Amino acid sequence: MDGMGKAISKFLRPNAHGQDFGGITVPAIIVLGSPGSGKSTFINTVTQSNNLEICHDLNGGSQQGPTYVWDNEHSRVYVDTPGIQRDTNFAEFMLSIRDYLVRTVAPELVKLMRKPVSFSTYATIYVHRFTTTRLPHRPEDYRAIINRLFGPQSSKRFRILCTNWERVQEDARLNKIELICRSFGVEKEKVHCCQGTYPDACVFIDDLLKEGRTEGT
Ligand SMILES: Nc1nc2c(ncn2[C@@H]2O[C@H](COP(=O)(O)OP(=O)(O)OP(=O)(O)O)[C@@H](O)[C@H]2O)c(=O)[nH]1
Ligand SMILES: [Mg+2]
Repeated sequence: MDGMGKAISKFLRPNAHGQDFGGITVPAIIVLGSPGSGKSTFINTVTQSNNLEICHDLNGGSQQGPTYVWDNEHSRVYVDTPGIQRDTNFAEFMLSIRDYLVRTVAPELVKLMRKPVSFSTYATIYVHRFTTTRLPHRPEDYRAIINRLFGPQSSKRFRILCTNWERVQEDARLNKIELICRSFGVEKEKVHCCQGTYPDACVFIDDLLKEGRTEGT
């Protein structure tokens, strides 16, 4: 294994207990979705900050590459990603996010914290604008790719966050949620209607990070 290969495997190895490590372990929450779906808005809400620029053009596409926000209060890192388009190669896209976590985010957190940093868990949120009928291509592949790149537990920590749902008539919502569940191969409990508030965002993230944990960990 070359130097970078070793570095990647070191950072990707989950270290939930921090034993024999002398540093801190932090969850990494990757926020995906179509351009303009509300990814940056959600991260600003949950981190109670205005760090990320909000795009008011309906087509979105404000971001060229990934960026991250460190949540100091909860010791979590959120990765905001460029919008996924129909022609995005999802496997390559997620590989670039993984590299970004290892090559950029981890070293910067080490500098900030002045101690070793390792990612304990990976979780993924797919932000879906409820008013659009457009679903990303082959969403059923998403979890398989996440599984391969970030480990089996990470593919369980996967949620769909629906934004703009308040603009869809109440009696049409259930059908839409069922369609989303079928497309992504997830149960209804994994789909959350975004309330746009900090308490709601916190409950959503706590629930997501609990996923896949066994008793006592
Ligand atoms: N009504 C409503 N508008 C929302 C919601 N979430 C985000 N928006 C609006 O949607 C627009 C796009 O939000 P962003 O957070 O910039 O979306 P994004 O996914 O980061 O966009 P890109 O980075 O350009 O891909 C903004 O005008 C937000 O104010 C929501 O839950 N409801
Ligand atoms: Mg954005």
